[in-house]
Amino acid sequence: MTVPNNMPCKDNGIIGSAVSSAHPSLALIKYWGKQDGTRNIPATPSLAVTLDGLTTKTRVDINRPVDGRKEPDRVFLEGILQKEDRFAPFFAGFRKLTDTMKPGMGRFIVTAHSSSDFPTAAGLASSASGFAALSCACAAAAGLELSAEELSAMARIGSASASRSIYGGFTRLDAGSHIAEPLYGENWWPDFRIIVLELEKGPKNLSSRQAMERTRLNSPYYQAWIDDSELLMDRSLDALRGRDLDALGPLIRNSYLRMFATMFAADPPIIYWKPISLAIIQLCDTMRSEGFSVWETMDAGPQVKLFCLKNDVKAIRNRLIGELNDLNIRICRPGGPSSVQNRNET
Ligand code: 2P0
Repeated sequence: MTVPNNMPCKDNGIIGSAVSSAHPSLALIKYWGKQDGTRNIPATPSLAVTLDGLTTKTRVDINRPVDGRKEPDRVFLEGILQKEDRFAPFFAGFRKLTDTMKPGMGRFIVTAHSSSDFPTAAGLASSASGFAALSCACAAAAGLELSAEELSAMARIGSASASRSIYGGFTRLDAGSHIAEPLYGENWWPDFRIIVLELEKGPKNLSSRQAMERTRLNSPYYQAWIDDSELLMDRSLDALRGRDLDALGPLIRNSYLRMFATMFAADPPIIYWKPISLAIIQLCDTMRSEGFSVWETMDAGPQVKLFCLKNDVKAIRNRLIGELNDLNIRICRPGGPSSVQNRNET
């Protein structure tokens, strides 16, 4: 990863700097659709696990404007400057918070450098880990002492799934809610494993935000998806509470397939799947018929992720390698919360 860890020397222009990291939040039960697009409030409840094997690291520098000049905040992902409008609501929320908590801080400019050890914008929840890490780093660089709930609300303005990535382990984000909640910590289900199959590295053509909005506006199945979501969530919470993968798995499958059914029915349709995605879905079905409790899910991209238990990982992995070529396989456990590694406040 290419984010510098050393803190700058203090000088007059620097208000503070911080480096933080966060893991993606992979949904077992999916958020898809917004009740309120301006405030990024979800229309469906989601249940997710934070992944330990994938990490985004972000460094934030907060400076006073040079000679009082008006300059934009800047975010670099893997060294590439990002469009301002994607980050503007997040930074507006951050400024509102600093104005309230540190009224004397005055005007400032944020520069962020972010890097992930996995492909971004490819259906691996990089915006979840990205905005979670950015929230932690911004708060630390500004010297704001925020609770996890406050960080979760801040991250949500950037990306709803990022509100979950603030916490480790298993989390929920309810429909209509502006804060995610931690359910169980990362050590609560020691045998739970997530196999992440990285099938394509390139960014997707249609962002999840655009895809969600198209689905909401013109998929005839959208309302059915929303109506079904609460029951699916309640049943999943029961299965998770019992650490019962055989009960949880079919609900995981219902959630992602119903989410995609709404997308397929949009006009024009949204199809993130690739032939290899379907091949893996079918291989999981075969493995289940042979007695493995292995359950796939997909997000806004062609990647497939599998949930299983520790004792089955080796056999499932061998099977995947044996049947499909060139797979990039990562075995993950439930990961820890987002954290600050380094901070320097003047
Ligand atoms: C989720 N996904 O629950 C769902 C399932 C993808 C499929 O959250 O518009 O980047 O920034 O709130 O969080 C991906 O969408 O969307 C996502 P915004 P986000 O994980």
